[in-house]
Amino acid sequence: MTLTVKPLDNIGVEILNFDINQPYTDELKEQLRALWYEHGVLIFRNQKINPKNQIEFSRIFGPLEMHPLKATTSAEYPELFELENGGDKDKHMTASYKGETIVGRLDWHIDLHYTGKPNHGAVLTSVEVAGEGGLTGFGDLAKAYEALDDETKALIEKIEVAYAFSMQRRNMRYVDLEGYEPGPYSPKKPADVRFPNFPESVYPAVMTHPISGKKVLGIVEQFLDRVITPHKVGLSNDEAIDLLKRLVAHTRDPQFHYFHKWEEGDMVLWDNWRAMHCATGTPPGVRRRINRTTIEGNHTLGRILMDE
Ligand SMILES: O=C(O)CCC(=O)C(=O)O
Ligand SMILES: [Fe+2]
Repeated sequence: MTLTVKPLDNIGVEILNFDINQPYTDELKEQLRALWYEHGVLIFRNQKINPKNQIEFSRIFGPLEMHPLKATTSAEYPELFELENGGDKDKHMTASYKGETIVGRLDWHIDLHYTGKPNHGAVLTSVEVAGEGGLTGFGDLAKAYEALDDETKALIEKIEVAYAFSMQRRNMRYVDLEGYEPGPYSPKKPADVRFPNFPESVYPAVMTHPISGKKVLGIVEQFLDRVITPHKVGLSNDEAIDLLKRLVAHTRDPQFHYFHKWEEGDMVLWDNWRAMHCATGTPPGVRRRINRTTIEGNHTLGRILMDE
């Protein structure tokens, strides 16, 4: 099997000549890992996927992780995490955006950002394709870093930013709250979804990818809270807030984004140490199911802020 690649818009590639049911040689595994580091997002189409071969494929990229949100893991395959819209859990994921009711919308984020140790990556496969909506967006934070001017690059090299986990979107400082209203069943505190009260986590504003060594912009809108000790780099609090607003606006520039519109047989792998992602959500009642496996993060990219 010789893999060939077809570039997607702005981040990632589609892999051609791949069959998930072929045996994997060491050479093929090595090639897949190299493509993952090089491109950040890999898309595979027309695959005959089941939980077993998804798990086997995912293990090529490292040991798998069980997600803290146990309620949604599959009973038969503990490595598999089932995402579902159009079922019982909808009401907890429903909110209103500029007058439109949407289920399961997620802002740009990095998975497990709030733990200081984001997972390395994840694989999503389509089980049931949404009749409407349900796209997954990916944004290249390595490309976003590269596109900054030299002055900004030099400034942010010296700063660290804090992320504060929150269940209530309206308490997040840098997401777009215009026209946002939580739903009547939106969770109010971490315990409502059996999460602990995560302490704040802190990241360098410029992260270095542990494997590829690429510089990655460490700014993502979800949970972003503040610059740590801005006066140490000569910034007032107001200047630090303006800087974060400007950087978040930069990450929202479509030139860094690819939105995946799901079809049957699709599989998507991304590097969570480089790409942020988001979900557009679905209109109420629309069914959508995705199976997810998670590749463990064995590097600590951030630190936890406990007693400082
Ligand atoms: O449902 C999606 O499209 C992506 C959900 C997500 O953020 C994730 O699986 O980490
Ligand atoms: Fe996610």
